[in-house]
Amino acid sequence: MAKSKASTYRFCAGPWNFSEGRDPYGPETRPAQSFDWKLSALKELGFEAMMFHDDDAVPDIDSKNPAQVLKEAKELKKRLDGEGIAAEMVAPRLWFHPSTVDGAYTSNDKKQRRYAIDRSKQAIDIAGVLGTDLLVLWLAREGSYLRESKDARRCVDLLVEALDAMLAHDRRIRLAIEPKPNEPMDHAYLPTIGHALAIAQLTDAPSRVGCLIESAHAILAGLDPSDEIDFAMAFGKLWSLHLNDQNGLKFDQDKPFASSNLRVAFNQVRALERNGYGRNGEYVCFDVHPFRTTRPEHYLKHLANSRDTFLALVEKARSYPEKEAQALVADRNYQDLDLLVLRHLLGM
Ligand code: GLO
Ligand code: MG
Repeated sequence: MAKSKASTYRFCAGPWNFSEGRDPYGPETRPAQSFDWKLSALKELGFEAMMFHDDDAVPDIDSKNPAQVLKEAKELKKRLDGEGIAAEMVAPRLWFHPSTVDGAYTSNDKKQRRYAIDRSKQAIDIAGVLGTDLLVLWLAREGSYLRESKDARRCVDLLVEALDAMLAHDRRIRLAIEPKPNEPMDHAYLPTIGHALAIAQLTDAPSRVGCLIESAHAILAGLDPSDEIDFAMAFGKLWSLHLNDQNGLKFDQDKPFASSNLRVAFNQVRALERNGYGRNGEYVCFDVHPFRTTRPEHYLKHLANSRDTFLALVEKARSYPEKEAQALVADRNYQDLDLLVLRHLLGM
């Protein structure tokens, strides 16, 4: 029975998750793969959906006119339908273009802010064509390196203005804010799920503004991702998920799920289970990258391994000795509760 329940989770990844190993200190270590290759890789893995940046869906998006963009999005939709892969979400990539050097929605330059909003509206149109009502906002450059360079109070208003413009552009769209406390910025304006859900309340349509939790981002904020999951799900606002792992407070590592901390991963799975994540069609996405050392013939391992570990932890969550644990909780014997968890994870 546990097995058939476990199979109710549906998995997803993005084309950027087949990365080539480049880091700030060295070049690619694997050949770039084509979009078609990535699509069939997802199928081979048994994943059911793909997530898209707007320019993953329509490459070189800024050089194309709106009609061309929609035409290419329609062609993509046909290919996805042909493969039986859904588009989970679309995310405007607002951190590459020269117009977003000083931030996108919170740029000090009005013209650049307009670019960011227009591009987001176009991403919403692409989402419509691809058959998803989810726009993900990783607010990469909304923050500052230098506190005095921006008015953080005004930036809250600018963010609300941008969210409102997106919500008004299409009454069906839902916005999932993906908080990350730092990198590339020194500090981001919406660093945690609490911030994301709070700003939702300032918009014209709070019920259409929710969030996406990435394990590594919560860890970078010094938080436990499982508490973030419980918090978001108490509001019914966890609309997507980027599971991965992170070893402490350093650059965003995007390691395979559970790679660094099995217990933290176990608790994320328990939180998803107790809240019924996936029941409304949400996907489990892995925002993971191959290690730089990964050979081309092992290109899919980081995704396959993350999925397999996730499913193993689902079994662990379901076979957790709840009664025994509750008795220890009632006795305030957290000392032995700790051991119970460790022994359970060790299979003892
Ligand atoms: C980077 C983010 C990034 C987003 C993606 C979707 O730290 O995790 O990978 O998830 O761009 O918006
Ligand atoms: Mg992510």
